[in-house]
Amino acid sequence: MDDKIYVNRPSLPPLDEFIPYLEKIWESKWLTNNARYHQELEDALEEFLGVKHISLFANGTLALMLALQCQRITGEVITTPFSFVASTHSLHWNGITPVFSDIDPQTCNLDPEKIEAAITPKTTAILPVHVYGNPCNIDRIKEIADVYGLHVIYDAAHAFGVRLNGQSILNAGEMSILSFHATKVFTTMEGGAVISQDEATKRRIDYLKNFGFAGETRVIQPGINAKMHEMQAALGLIQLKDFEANRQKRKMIFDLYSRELAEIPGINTMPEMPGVTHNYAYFPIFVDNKIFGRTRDQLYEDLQKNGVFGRRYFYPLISTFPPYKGLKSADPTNLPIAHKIAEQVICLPLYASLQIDEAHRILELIRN
Ligand code: T4K
Repeated sequence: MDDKIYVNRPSLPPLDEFIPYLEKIWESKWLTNNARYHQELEDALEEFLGVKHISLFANGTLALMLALQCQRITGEVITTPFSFVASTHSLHWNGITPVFSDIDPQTCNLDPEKIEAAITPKTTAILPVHVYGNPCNIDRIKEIADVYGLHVIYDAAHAFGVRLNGQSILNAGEMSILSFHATKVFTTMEGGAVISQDEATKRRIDYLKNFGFAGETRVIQPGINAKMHEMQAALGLIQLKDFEANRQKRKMIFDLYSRELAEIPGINTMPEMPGVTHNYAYFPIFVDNKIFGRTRDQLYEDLQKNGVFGRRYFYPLISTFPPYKGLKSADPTNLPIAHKIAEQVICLPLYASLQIDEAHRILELIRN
């Protein structure tokens, strides 16, 4: 048996619940291309998430790449170095130059007050990320985008089910993308989605993920195959039923960590943001080694020696990887906060089936 504790684990429904869906797929012989479960999942997610137009995808990376294609974004795009590489790769694949801008130490999201300084005549858009599901400063980003005439596309890969003052944050910007990867709080094994704000945009996204076909004989853009298939969609439909119960289970662990870690000098945590209904997807801690007495990497390795596999999301910064480190905006002097946070962070295990005694064991390892 695998007794390691990982940073996250999918919350899978009992296999029995999946079998009837598989039987229906086999009977119908419709395996993909906008078939029954695909349509049902789009409807169910629109209602559950509080969004008008969702398009399902094979994964979140393709969703990001095609959202940028759909809006014909070119030139330079301002983005954060503190994210998963896919955020910036999606720009690179579109021939767009990423321009890194520093983050806010409170939220780990793009600092809106630094964005204006990064705008040049070539800038066409902003690609912010709701890191750990914490909403970006949506209003301020909109204000800047409106003044400069920029597109805004949110990488909301971590933000499934997050609300701000009762409203879905997925309606911010022109488009938002989600990831339904196995490591996410809502999963279809691999999967993702684009949220569009109007029907015409959704239609265009749907063409693009199906090779650019707009009807049987008409191709409007060099699209790609980015479709979600029926087994993924079926898993999504079953998963959705348990989302709220699983959110509560994660919240219990989140609250326990927050309470107990507040007592440990040198371990800083992120306070819950006011007005936010969180999804409790991640629990980052920030190790201040001068106070804590051990470095972040010592703690990370000590946890691993004891079978606890946290992750340093997001270290190293995207801006330090070979495809990007030569960019002027990747210079560490431009990104001091992001560099500091990346050197301090560890995400602790957090998932619905994590047991309270396992969480206590993790806390004990940090204390000692
Ligand atoms: N934008 C952002 C901000 C993102 O975070 C991501 C993905 C994307 C875009 C792109 O979306 P996708 O194209 O992936 O849909 C993972 C995921 O692969 C990635 O989806 C995710 N972000 C990123 C934050 O984490 P790794 O390399 O850290 O995953 P891995 O395989 O080491 O898994 C982490 C832990 O999860 C394992 O130690 C155990 C557990 N696990 C993992 C898998 C795959 C399971 O229990 N079962 C599993 O099947 O990247």
